[in-house]
Amino acid sequence: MTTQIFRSASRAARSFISKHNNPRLFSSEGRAVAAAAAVSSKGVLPALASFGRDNSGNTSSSWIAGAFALPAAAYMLQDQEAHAAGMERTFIAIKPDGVQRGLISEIIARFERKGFKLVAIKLITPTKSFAQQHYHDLKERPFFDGLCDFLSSGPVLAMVWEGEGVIKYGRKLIGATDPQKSEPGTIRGDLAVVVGRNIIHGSDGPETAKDEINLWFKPEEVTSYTSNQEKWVYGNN
Ligand code: IDP
Ligand code: MG
Repeated sequence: MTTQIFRSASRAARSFISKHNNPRLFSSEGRAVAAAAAVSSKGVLPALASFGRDNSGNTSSSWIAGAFALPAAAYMLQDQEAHAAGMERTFIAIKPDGVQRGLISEIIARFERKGFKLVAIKLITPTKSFAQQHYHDLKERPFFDGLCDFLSSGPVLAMVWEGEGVIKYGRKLIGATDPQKSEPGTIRGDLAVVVGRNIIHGSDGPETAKDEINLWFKPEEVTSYTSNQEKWVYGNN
């Protein structure tokens, strides 16, 4: 019975979080929002709030008393949903050289094995003007034209990855812009040799991540789901 309550509580909370998946939930108040929503007797989760009560609203002896079940449910939420506090999304693209060299699975595996979650993916060949928009901050650089020609020369695997600290750590997984300076163990360090063919792009900060995700993906192309791994990837002791 207790397990059933915990499972239902957790399911209800996850459903609440994915239905209300907006940046505010990914703020530092995320944990409080999730826990508060689940334990409020008049809140957005009436099914969950009614645990331990019969139809008249009184505590039912057939249920584990609310005094135990609700704090326990809140604890489960803290355990499983605490990571919502630092959640971020970043835009990652495997450029035409990475696609042509058959490095898609290798690169995706590195993000997956780390514990990050793939929430959007598509293979597209951008037009040159789209490439110019993507690299607009580099338009004064001498290599800008060649870079945009290259990005639009073939299929690019565009992705959105989600996870705690994924914007900054994604850049660490990728390595320095110039593969000659990338550390071994990084994607560019292990798999690329020159800056003009450094196989992968990753957003360099929260603002660019937001802009790039919006440029490459329609909102409905970016999914929200709870991965079964999350309770093992995230947690506080
Ligand atoms: P990043 O990809 O590590 O964020 P940026 O400075 O934003 O690096 O440059 C975007 C892309 O432009 C690089 O990934 C690389 O493909 C290309 N690039 C950067 N610097 C040079 C250069 O000096 N010569 C040729 N291409 C360059
Ligand atoms: Mg950049």
